[in-house]
Amino acid sequence: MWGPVDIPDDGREPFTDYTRWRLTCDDQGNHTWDYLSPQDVARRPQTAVDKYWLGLPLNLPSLPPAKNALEAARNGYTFYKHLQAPTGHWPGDYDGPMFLLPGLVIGSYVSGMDFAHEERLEMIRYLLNRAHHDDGGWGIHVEGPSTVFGTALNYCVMRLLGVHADHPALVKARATLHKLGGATGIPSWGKFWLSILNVYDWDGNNCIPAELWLLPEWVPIHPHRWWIHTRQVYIPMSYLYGIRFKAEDNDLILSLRQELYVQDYYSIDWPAQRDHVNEVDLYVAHHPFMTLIYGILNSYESCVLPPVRKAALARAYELIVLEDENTGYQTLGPVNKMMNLICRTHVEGRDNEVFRQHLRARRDFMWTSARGMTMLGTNGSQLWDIAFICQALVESGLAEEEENKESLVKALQWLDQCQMRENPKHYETAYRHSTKGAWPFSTKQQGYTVSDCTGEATKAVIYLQEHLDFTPKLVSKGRLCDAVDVMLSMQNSNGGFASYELIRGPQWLEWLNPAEVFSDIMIEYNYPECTTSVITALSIFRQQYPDYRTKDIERTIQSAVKWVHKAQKPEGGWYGSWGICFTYATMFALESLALVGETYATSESARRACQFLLGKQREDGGWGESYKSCELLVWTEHEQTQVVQTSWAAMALMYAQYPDPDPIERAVKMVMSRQLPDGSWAQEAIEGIFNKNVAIVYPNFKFSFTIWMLGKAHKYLENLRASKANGILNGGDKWTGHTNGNASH
Ligand code: LAN
Repeated sequence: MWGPVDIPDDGREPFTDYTRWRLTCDDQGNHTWDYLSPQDVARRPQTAVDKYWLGLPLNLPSLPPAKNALEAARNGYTFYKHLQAPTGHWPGDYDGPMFLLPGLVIGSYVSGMDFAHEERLEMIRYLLNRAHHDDGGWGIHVEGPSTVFGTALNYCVMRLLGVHADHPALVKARATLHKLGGATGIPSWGKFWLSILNVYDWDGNNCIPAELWLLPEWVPIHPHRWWIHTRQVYIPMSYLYGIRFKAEDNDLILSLRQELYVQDYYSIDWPAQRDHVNEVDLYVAHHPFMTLIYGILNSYESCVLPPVRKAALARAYELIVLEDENTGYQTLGPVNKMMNLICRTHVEGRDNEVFRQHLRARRDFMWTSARGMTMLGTNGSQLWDIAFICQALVESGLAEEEENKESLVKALQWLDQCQMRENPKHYETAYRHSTKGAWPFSTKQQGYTVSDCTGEATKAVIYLQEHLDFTPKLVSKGRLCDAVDVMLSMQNSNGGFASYELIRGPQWLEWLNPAEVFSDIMIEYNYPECTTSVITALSIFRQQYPDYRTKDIERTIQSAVKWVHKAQKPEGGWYGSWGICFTYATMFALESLALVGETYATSESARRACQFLLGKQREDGGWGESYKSCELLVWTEHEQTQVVQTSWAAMALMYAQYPDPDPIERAVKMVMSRQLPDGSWAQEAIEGIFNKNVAIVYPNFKFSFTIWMLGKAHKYLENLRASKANGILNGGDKWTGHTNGNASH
């Protein structure tokens, strides 16, 4: 579909004119990158937001050097305010996983959905820049070693986008792929994408039965009980497997069949590849029970009854349509987005509204960065980022400064429009959790309730509306009560909170995890981050509105706190599933414990957590944890300390009201020492994680958490010094001081 392109050997210099890219944010925070015509360029000058994310110089003046933590926080916000979109939120990059761009490109290719020439060029450049320096391959995420999954899929992407097989980057990547044994050993999600592209035989895939949807709902393995991401991906996957969808042969595809393998494509024993996964890719081996089930399913596949398959596929397709319509075609995430797009185009063709809507929403996932264009982990992290910076500004006191007021009001307006006011259009029929009152991770249009996003947004709104005297009260008490209702509806029987829904399936469903590269994906789990965010939000809510569902809130908080105690590791920290790693979750945990009166002085659990963190502070005053902690489940040092993790750790100590100023002062110094003259911080290591094995960037964290920590530390250390001078040991500031009134102990 896309002709050959002539590409330089490396991607250091942009392949397009970077002064022509613009980021457009609509009122709801959906963002798209446009390549303007020369005439439009003059009419619409590049903003700081455009320039920052494109990696172009902002040429901002140096700020007066900060003499203390508050001044450093202020300088940080002076810079960060430039990155606020006119609509009020902070757009940002959200890449990291290396298996998303392949979905975008393969899905578009087989559906006949075009890219602009410039997009194509910059996607190629992105992959050149992300290839491993030593071996030229690609990993499962940007910081991981080369794998068959990353290398085979991104190799195909480069070829589809028009790069010649003899290009030095592809020669190198191919050599690495062959050294790894070729594409036969790609994990199951890779087998799927290659089969869609018709360069891997469908016989090389284990059965993906759509028939599961025909089971009665009470059956424990019914897919509506699975973790929502797994179920939403397996719906279109089972549909496409069921119809054995594949691209039509052409010269490129015939050639790829030879390039990807170390043996002749036509001599490969495909059924023997079903369970063949290269060991560099293998994170979770199939459970013996899964192997047994696959044996049965693969036999069933050879004698499947056509009417049953037909009914199953019709049901899967129906669910695909409901998902598209519920989410404004954004869908839950980038993987099912592209799979749904293939299904819909296959059934409904291209000259229609469905195709146009999918095309429109596809653009929200495509992000132009300094390295080129990539596919994001969601349609952005809008709500998540705005919720943190708003809390940071209020807690640091910067929100009350005249020059920041306008930006805060805009942020509140954004939060206001982002709250979901109704349940989804297709609610029970699509097995959805309620959304009325909730906030999503990205935009209202995407429209999925997330427990901790609702928690953080509730807290941000209360802070903005109730702790500042210049903000309008945009979100009514009734709407905050709706947020509380939805949070309360998400508590699991053992007190914890999961991500999007209640835990719906039994733990043993994990034995049926078919994806060898992700762990704990079959059902929802309780997460320390989600549980503690909800505790924190409910505690702050009830300080403001003590009369609403008082008993329910109290009961919920108490059982959630019990769960948090149980989840604490013997070493003292909490394992983080969405940020890296123990540092991240321990910060959330100590914040929530402080709000129920558990601090260093009063709680053994908080003391253990502080000791754990203190034991990890490094010579330079900072903390540095590698994404490997998430993978290995044990604390693993990063080679360098990180400003983001240092901020998390210092905030954790302050939440716990740790009485000795020294470690906090050292953390402050370290974070200040890394601040650049314009007030910003440079990007360091990757911050986020999912499914234990895939890292993902949160580039806005280096602003929100540094500013938050510095502002908070300034007051905290001042109070600590004053109390020490008065001989009283009371490290609380006005933000932790309010714990006592509502302590549940
Ligand atoms: C996210 C991003 C946000 C994250 C938090 C809000 C931080 C978390 O506390 C709850 C879970 C959630 C919402 C989350 C879940 C999994 C996501 C959607 C992601 C990590 C972003 C990308 C990832 C998604 C699964 C990527 C697609 C890959 C698949 C394996 C389907």
